[in-house]
Amino acid sequence: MFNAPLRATPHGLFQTCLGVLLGSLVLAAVVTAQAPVIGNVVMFEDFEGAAPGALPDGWKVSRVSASPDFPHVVSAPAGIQPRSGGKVLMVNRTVGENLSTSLSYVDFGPVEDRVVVSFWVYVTSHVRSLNVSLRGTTPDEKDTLFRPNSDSSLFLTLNTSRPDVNIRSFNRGGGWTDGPVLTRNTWHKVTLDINVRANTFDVYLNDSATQLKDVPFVNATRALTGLSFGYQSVTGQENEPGPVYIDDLAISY
Ligand SMILES: [Ca+2]
Repeated sequence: MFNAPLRATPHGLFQTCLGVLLGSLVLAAVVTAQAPVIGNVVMFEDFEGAAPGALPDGWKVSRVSASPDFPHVVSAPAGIQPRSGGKVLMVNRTVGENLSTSLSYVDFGPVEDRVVVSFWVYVTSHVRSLNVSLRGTTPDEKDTLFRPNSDSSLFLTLNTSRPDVNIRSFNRGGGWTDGPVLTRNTWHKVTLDINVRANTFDVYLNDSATQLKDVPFVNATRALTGLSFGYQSVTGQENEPGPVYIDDLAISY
């Protein structure tokens, strides 16, 4: 059977170029949907070096409430396999005490351009529990604060709507934007790709893009300088018991 030789007709070239272009676009879409990797990892914390009940070297506690609690390192309880070693950061609250705990934080930077923060999170409850906030320096050189909601540069929380656990970001001016749903009793990787110059950030879950994209900072920020974790119940409610565990925090820029 005779096969006509392949010829580079204009139509064929067009189809070939179109195919390459579409392939590139698909590839680009796949690539951009993955959690970004930038610069150098300037901090990696596996929580293995701290004694139970304490915090890693360089970490501090910001006393933001009358709560006796603050996130600290523990040996992972039975049934929870840490992402690394045998220890994790536990974020939890004593029932009957203040609804918000103090915050455990670490400084980095200052970063004025772009920073990627990733950590692994394990949730055991479906009511608000973990909050994540970043602080920095405002354009008029004042500090934003590690504090839930309106005082931080950006703020995320887990939970709120039963029966799901989801990531929510607090909006500039108030209100919330819902993010992806988490599964309880399993590890998830959360990545924040933060564009400091634009004062926006994207959230990735398990290395996939989510609906939390180009989310504005709560407060105008010139440079980011620190990251905190804390625990917060739904306002006016007692949460069901259920700590959150954090492992393998990485900061790169
Ligand atoms: Ca660990």
